[in-house]
Amino acid sequence: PGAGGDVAAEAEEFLGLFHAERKLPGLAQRLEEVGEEIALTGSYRHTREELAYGAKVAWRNSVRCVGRVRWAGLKVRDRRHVTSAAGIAKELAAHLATGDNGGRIQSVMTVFAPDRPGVGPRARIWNDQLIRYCGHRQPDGSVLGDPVQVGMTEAALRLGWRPPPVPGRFDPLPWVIETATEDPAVVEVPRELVREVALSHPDHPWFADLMLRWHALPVISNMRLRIGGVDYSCAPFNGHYLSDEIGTRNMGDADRYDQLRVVAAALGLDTGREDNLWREHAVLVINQAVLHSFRLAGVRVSDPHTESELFMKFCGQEEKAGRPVYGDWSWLNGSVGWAALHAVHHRYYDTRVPNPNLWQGDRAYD
Ligand code: NRG
Repeated sequence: PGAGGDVAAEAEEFLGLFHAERKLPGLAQRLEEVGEEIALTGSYRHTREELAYGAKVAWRNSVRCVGRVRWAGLKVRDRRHVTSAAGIAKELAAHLATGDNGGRIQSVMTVFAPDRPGVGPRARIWNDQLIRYCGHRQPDGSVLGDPVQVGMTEAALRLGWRPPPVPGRFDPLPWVIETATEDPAVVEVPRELVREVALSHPDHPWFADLMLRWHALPVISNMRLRIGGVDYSCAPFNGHYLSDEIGTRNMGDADRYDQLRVVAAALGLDTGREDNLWREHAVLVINQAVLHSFRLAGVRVSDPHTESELFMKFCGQEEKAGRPVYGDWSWLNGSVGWAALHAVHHRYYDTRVPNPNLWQGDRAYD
């Protein structure tokens, strides 16, 4: 979905929206210009302002994101002129530094060259995020690290990457950057740019002994940005974490770090039954640890209460502007913080997915 549409029609719709929402003159002239360019080349070039605005609206339209009240504050780095793997790697490093911002994480998107119409991406990043942990397959079939990254880890190994001499549970994966004119390049992530937070719990000293940690910055790097009929397959972006993402999913899921039973046992709960709700107890404690540890480290993170209130503010803004609130109910509602989430829970969302938007890219490996 979202690909291969009618470029001219999508361009017209987007430029109309851009001029209307920004109250800009000159729409007729711009449409004529773009029409000619599309007739000649099959696509057209966005101005810097169109690109920045389109990227922001793509966020505003992201049906799975609960943090969209911040959409207008997205910092867009226009790097369309950077096309080599080495140049892209340098810009990815700069993106990490800008997004990290000393722990006061800011929302940033770096946009590289658009795809060639009818041909495909000029560049793409194989990793799903710029910072992720390896999944090392062990001889006995188990996984050391993040099981969801086994495929990516093995892809990097096939390209000649050397894993750390002593593999661990939290080894950052290297980047794999592929361009239309170069073989996939494996690039080590500059270690000093990977901010991490060691997890501890305010009431349970033993929690720190579990030696759990997570990276501060979620930078999605495999989604395709589509604006006005133009695809940007290489456009990594980040916001900041919601505690649930780390505490519930990354730490708790059975096919991820699978820590519920470990934490419940440390809490002295009987994990041999279900009627004591040990899983819920454990997941709550891990979420508290995430919020506590990030706060202690001075790293920006959201809790579900604050976030659902802000999301309600976003809904209000959208309705006031005469726009539907697009949303995917199952993604907007987390699993912790239900005492506050009733506002997000007790309403429906427009299930259409308009462009500009961000679409899941194809997996590059295996
Ligand atoms: N759940 C994933 C990240 C998905 C995107 N989340 C964000 N995006 N907060 C994880 O790594 O746990 N963002 O752009 O901030």
